[in-house]
Amino acid sequence: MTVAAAATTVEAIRGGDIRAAARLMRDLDDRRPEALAALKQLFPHTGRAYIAGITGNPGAGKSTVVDALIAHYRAAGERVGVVCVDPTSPFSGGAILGDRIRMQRHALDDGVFIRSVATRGHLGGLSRSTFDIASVLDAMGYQRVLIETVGVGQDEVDVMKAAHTTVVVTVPGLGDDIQAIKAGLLEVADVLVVNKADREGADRTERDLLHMLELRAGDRKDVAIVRTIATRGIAEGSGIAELAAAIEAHRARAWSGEGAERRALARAGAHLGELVRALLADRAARAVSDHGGVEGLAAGIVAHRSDPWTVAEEIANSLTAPSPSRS
Ligand SMILES: Nc1nc2c(ncn2[C@@H]2O[C@H](COP(=O)(O)OP(=O)(O)OP(=O)(O)O)[C@@H](O)[C@H]2O)c(=O)[nH]1
Ligand SMILES: [Mg+2]
Repeated sequence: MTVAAAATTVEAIRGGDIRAAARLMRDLDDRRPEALAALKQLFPHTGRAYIAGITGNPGAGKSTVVDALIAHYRAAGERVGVVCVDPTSPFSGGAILGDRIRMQRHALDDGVFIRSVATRGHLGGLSRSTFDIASVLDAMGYQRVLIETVGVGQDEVDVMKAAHTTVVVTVPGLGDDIQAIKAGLLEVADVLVVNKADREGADRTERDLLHMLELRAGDRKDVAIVRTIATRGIAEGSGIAELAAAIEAHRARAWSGEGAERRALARAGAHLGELVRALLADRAARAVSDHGGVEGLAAGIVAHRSDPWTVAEEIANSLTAPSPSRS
């Protein structure tokens, strides 16, 4: 795609062409270089969406919470984009289908756009494509972007760096095993949700969470804890309005004034780091194959014809930008 073709794509997307947007997202998944040209041109039109990340243990009710939040924002007249990160974990293999079915009632609403990302095996790819897709949704004019991911691995936790507010969903009954909420997850939480509050043990879970927060120093103290019964949607007492209010409170606290600049820098820095790592990983893979492939190189090392440090250095020193003919 030439610059002109990218401009056409950008124009279509900004004009609300859903199919052009879906095509661009697919091309981004396939890492087509021309898709990047379109992203670059979309960039000036981004920066308006408020992105909330929803993470937590498998089965905690993240999709149900997202579904209820969509209903809440739609009722307020806001347009909502959703990115569901396909979990690579063995815990919830069927999640994508579940998410689709759960959120299907919004499928016919043209104020809602739901996109699943599956980036199995891409080095740092999960977090990069989440940023990219969120950017496209932002440029499309969705004021709200919700990212759902299972908080099982570092990769999934990193995805939350794309979010302005991170919501960690927990459930009652973790009891003494509250450690099951990965320490890393609690670390990134701006809002904690005790979902399935219709079940026994919500009091205890809330107490345990409060206790864990108190053990933490500094600004983690003002993390809000909200109880929800997400299966009740936006009905009175579901807690979803309170969750939305907690997200707004965090937004007001964190994204205005001095702190906002620091956060914006951290967020842009995380994104840039991802991009650089991903580009270098691509080039490294190409350089390894140009040097005879990993098996051939390993054979030389096993036979002691060469040492691994020298080989690694030679490959790293040979990294170059791809020639135009190869992209
Ligand atoms: N009792 C009760 N069940 C709930 C509540 N919220 C969600 N569930 C149920 O919990 C199950 C899992 O919900 P999901 O929304 O798919 O959970 P998830 O965290 O997105 O799951 P994965 O994406 O697979 O990790 C479903 O059967 C939901 O109906 C709730 O507030 N109360
Ligand atoms: Mg889910």
